[in-house]
Amino acid sequence: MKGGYTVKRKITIGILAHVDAGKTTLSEALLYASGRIRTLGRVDHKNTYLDTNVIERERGITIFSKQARFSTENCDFILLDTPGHVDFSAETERTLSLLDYAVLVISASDGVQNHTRTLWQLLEHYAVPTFIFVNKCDIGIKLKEEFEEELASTLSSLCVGFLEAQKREELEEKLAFIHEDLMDSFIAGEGTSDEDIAYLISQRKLFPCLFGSALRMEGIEYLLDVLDRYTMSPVYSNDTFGAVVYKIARVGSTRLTYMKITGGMLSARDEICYLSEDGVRITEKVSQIRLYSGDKFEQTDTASAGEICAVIGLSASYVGQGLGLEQDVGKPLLEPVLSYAVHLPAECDARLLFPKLKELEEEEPSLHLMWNEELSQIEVRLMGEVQTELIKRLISDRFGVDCTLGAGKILYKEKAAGKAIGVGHFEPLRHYAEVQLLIEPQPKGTGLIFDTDLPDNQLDLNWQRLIMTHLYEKDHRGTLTGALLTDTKITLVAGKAHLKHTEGGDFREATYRAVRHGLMKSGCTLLEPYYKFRLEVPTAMVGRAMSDLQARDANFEIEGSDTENTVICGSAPVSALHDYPREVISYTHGNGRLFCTSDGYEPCHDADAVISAVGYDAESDVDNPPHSVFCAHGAGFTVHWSEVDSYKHLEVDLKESGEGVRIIPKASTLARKYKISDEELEAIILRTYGPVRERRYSEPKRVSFESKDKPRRSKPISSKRRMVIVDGYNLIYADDALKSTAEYSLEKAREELMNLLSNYVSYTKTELILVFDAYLVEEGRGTEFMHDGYKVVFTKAGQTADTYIEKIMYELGPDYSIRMVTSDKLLQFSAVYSGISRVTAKEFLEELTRIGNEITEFVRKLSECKN
Ligand SMILES: Nc1nc2c(ncn2[C@@H]2O[C@H](COP(=O)(O)OP(=O)(O)OP(=O)(O)O)[C@@H](O)[C@H]2O)c(=O)[nH]1
Ligand SMILES: [Mg+2]
Repeated sequence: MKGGYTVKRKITIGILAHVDAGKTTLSEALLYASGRIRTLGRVDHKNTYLDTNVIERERGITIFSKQARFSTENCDFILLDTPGHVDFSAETERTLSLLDYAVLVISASDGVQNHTRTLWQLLEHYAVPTFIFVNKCDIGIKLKEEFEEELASTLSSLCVGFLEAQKREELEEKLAFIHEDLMDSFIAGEGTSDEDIAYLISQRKLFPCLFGSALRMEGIEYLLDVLDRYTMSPVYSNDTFGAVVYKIARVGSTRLTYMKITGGMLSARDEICYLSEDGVRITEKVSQIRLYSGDKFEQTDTASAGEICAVIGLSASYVGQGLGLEQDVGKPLLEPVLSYAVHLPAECDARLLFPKLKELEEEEPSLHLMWNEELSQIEVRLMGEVQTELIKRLISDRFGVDCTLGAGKILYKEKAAGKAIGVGHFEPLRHYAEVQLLIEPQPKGTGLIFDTDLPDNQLDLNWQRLIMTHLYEKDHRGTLTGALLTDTKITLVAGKAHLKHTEGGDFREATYRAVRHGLMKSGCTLLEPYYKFRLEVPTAMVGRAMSDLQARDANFEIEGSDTENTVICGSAPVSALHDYPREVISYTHGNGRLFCTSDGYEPCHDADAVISAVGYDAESDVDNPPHSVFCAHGAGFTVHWSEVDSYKHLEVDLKESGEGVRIIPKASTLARKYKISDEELEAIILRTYGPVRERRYSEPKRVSFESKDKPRRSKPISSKRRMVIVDGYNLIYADDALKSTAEYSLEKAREELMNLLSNYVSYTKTELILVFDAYLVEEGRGTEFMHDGYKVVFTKAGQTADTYIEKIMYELGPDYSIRMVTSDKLLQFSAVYSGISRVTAKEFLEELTRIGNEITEFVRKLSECKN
């Protein structure tokens, strides 16, 4: 309820499925049934409301995600139709962080496919509450009950059939069987409320499964009914602006930034202040806000939280960007596994075309355009063959250049082969840092994880944070081929600074070297991407299919066969399979189909051949040296990685249980073996201290403003809104009581701090943001929530509290009078920004105590008055 009248719930819902399951047809049906469109288009007639792009209509598939709007009695829905083809799954994944709910479509004729499972995992990862719609029931042969069982066994036991004809009691009985707490009320005959059901769905504790046919308009009204009845409106902060950018597109020369507003309000002519991807601070005015439905749009003056809109006026926004109080969305899970060389016609200069093509990369960030200096050619990353066709077409349509793409090259990865402690020591004259990292391999699909296992009395917390920042900021590479590192855990187990001689950059050098040293010791395993596949061929050709698959190193089995068709399922290296779909179509004369879906990275099937073809030498990789720099008699010298262990200054003892480490100070044994060359030292100093800093997570830079850049001061300071930003862990470790709590439970310490701040906020009426570093918690995705009237932020992986606070300060801008409770590092900002002052943790704790006493006094007086 807002202002006494009922407001409709605003809900963003995504339609997802494997290719051809009927997503676009279902979207069309929902729009028609809700009265949004008057005529029902058909994909096959190339006249749908959503597949509007020329290439989409030609091919009959969805390539770009698109939105449409429709309303039911209680809800305004924004629907996002997504592509189902694996080659475009990055586009699909990008919509997931915006969704309030998803409808996962499963085709009754195909059942649960590999790609359905991949989508299911993505929905789980992004925690999207999900409804399932089994489509094409007009041509499916299975009974609904059989389907219910299949869904329960393949996706989740929490899948429950919501059948149109079933009585309420039957549904409640089914629910009682999967949720014990509902059983009691069911037995007592009390019934289950719609709110209870909606709540379970919103918590992903129940997945309603519906049945119908989008093409025949069967089950569509009922689906609308269920969506209207069992969805809940997300809660947004109304005060502070926040938005997430999920798509960049161009209409003619107009650049559109698609975003979901997640807090406050955006108005046309508002100024948005943000950091570009390269860390440049930009302030731009919103010149127009469009609400799209299909390819039509309405202009609006304001868009409020929950809205999805396209904004004109931003020139450097990027996909995955968090604006205002939102943080950037983490890295996508699905990524291209093939790299292609772009071959241009002789008259076209690749160097001139390259910057133009970057425009396409803005729209599809997974393309990852690269300039290969050695071969003077452009390279592009793609998901598969269908996407290569699209790219060629886009380059031709947009830039008038007809190019061809070379053969797809596999993007390999590496992981640590065993456990080892890597030591990085960096001590040229008047510098000092030593870092030791435990390197451990992790199971498939884990990615890189960073952790600390080091009490802060062994190394100042600020240095520890800096080391973690350096671990996050770098693309770590394996030692076999220099491919990106994955599925490896890196834990900080020892570190040492010098009271006088350590500067931030020293730890960067020591950290990078420690990673390399650890990997040299542990060795690496080469990984390559795999596909899960399903091959459908005419049974007469199954012999040919099987011998092909054997020759392609596939593991497979026959899943079903009749006189006409045979289905073979399995997995195989992408390198062997990526050009096979075309061959299947050709030898089966169009009667066979190969469906592939990503199956992550597995050890490479022909590692030796790949490694020797790459010819990488880790020891002489100057950008990633595994060696260390020690100091003796006033001069630095390089120690070869194989000998660093006998020079290191700290000794780490791995406990058997693996849960911790013990550090024994070690007497240094110095012998002068390798002298560091002047060039190497110069290169290191240059690399460490400038002149160019490109890293996104570097320490805050000193910012100086030309007068025109100065923050706008439209209002006198006294009328500014007051904001306190608190670096949570900094405060916890500055307070004796909180610190001792933190020693046995960090969570408890956070809770205690939050309670203290609740009182402070409600009594002083100050706005407050409490920021906790992500790397100290298990999940690094980053979350934000309101707690007792103020905002609590866990930064995402890779973002320290300092970088987050830096960003927020930029974005809150001059309308706020900001007080920061944080480390010394951000002190410089108070010098350049008016309206920002820094409070030390100690001062703020004193303030909290004082306010606490005032509250007690106030409450005492209040109770005296009452008595
Ligand atoms: N028999 C039958 N055919 C359907 C039904 N729904 C969709 N189709 C057909 O299935 C084909 C694919 O439909 P689309 O709506 O394009 O499927 P999609 O999931 O959007 O496909 P992509 O976007 O390319 O992944 C078309 O030929 C539709 O006419 C249905 O309920 N029954
Ligand atoms: Mg479609």
